[in-house]
Amino acid sequence: MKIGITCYPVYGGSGVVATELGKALAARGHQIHFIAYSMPFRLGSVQENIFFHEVNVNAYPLFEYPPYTLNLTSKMVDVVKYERLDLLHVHYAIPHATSAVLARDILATEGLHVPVVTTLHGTDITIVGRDPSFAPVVSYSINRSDGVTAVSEYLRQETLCCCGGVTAEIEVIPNFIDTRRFRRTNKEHFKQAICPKGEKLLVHVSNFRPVKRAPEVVEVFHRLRSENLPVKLILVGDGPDRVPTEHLARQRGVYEDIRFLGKQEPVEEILSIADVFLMPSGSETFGLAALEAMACEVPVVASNIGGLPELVVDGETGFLCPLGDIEAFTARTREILLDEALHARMAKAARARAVNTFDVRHIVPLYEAYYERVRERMLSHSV
Ligand code: GMT
Repeated sequence: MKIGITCYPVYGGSGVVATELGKALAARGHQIHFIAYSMPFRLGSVQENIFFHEVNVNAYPLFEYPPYTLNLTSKMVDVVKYERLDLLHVHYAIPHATSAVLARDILATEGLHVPVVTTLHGTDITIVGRDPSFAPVVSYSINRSDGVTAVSEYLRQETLCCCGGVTAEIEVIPNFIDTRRFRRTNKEHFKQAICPKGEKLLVHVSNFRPVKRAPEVVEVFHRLRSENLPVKLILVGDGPDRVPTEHLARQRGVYEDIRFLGKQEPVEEILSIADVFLMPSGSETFGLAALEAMACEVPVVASNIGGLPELVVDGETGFLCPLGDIEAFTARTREILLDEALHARMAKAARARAVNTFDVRHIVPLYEAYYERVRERMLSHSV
């Protein structure tokens, strides 16, 4: 199939999922055309079967707010027409689904029928979808898509219950990772450098937006250190809460035992030396970073919210704690760190869950089958 993929290329998990999906589809023989304002950062080196079409935004003086959505629409029309695409798959409702629906309708006037699949990821529903200044466009774009998927059952339900006016059928296709890439490898020299006295290591990876509640990771760490537990902490990523989190670490007197590494690739090397992964997020429709940790045999201690219970099996692959309950996070982390048998059991179960349920080889065929269904439905309607 020839598939156009649009996503936010620079920030966030939705762009990562879209890019990895495109790469996996290309490896399975499809031709993939990324249509975005810049090259998706996870795309890596040049690959056969993968093309990139940059959307340029016109700086016409009258446009105080250049209409990116329309530039994207025109680019979609062009790429579908000249590359003869079979389907457009857009990630994140706004504005990608809106542009794709409009492009499809323009193309239909020329007798070209290309279905639109929209994948909902998170804040496109939980924040943007609820904002009255976007809500009607979000629900219209979802309802007018030919196929809609959500990355968790939680997100499907949220869309249907709280995104006013959405009546579309939504298919749940969970996120995935390549467990051949995300696996625990021997990084003893690195562990030795970070934990020279054999300390245990906690890891948190996020974009440090307030929703990730990164300061709570420091609070948990501070409590464990106050009990004289030999433990260190690595924080990976960057964003608005990084400075407040560093400040808190200094205030609590634990800064010396923490490494703030900033943005890092490849994260699997850091996860390979971790003992526990902390995710105290206030909202998470899936929690891709937790899945990456699980694939690297790291038990996850996470908030019991959103889509996280669909990923982390409480008591088996880690623990789920009430949102904001620092005591519970501390107690559960301590439990895993102090009980070697429990740690080993959870590490093994976490890896098994990642491999058996969320590996790219299981999930990408679900998208392929879904594309076929959507295309057949459209073809049967257009004859
Ligand atoms: O909502 C965001 O934080 C951004 C969004 C994205 O588009 O990057 O992240 C969401 O999508 C990820 C990939 O599907 C999920 O793993 C994240 O859980 C989800 N984030 C939230 O729901 C906060």
